[in-house]
Amino acid sequence: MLTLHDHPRSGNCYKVRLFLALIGKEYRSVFVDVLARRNQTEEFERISAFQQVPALVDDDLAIWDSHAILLHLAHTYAPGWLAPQPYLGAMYAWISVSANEIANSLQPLRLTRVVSNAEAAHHLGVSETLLDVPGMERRTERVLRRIDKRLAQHAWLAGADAPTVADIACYGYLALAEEASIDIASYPGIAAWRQRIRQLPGYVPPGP
Ligand SMILES: N[C@@H](CCC(=O)N[C@@H](CS)C(=O)NCC(=O)O)C(=O)O
Repeated sequence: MLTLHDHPRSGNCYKVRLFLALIGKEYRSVFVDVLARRNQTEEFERISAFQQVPALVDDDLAIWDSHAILLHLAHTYAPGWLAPQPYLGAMYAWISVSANEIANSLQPLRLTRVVSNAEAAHHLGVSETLLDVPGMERRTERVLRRIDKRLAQHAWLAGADAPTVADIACYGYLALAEEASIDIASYPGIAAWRQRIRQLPGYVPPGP
């Protein structure tokens, strides 16, 4: 039995919920109220080293981090979602874009738009006066331009002719771009790719 430690507004948790739906795996969801800081317990730390959601318990195995979870699920239950050679390296590179470039631009920008500045500063580990929203906007624009360029040339991020876990990783926050006040029509490659993802059998939208 799979148990997902989850929060309905989290884009990182959404990646996992979406992938579980696409591969048709049933799971039990446990709500962890990270906004109310209910994650800061020793019990949860035994499952998730940084006390963050998402965290997945698969029988005796606890896995944390959305990207590690996607890769675990694909390796264990849905190997068709891993890119074949010669696209495997590109798949890992685009997962890294999700964990680094998107996680340091669009993800915090969206956070500043959906919670108070005080709350966003707490979760980003900075003081409220150092919350650099214009910097986040500039970084987001740069990152989205790069992703858009890739998707103008390839239907799927890894470059293979089918989606991979890299698409699901990057989609988690790109699906929520409007919540960061991004007009996705300015990025036609991303807009068309989002439509392709929405048409995949089993697709579920973000949100509760
Ligand atoms: N690298 C992690 C980041 C997870 C993450 O940032 N989780 C946030 C919610 S989206 C969280 O649990 N924040 C609460 C906290 O850090 O105390 C992943 O990709 O899953």
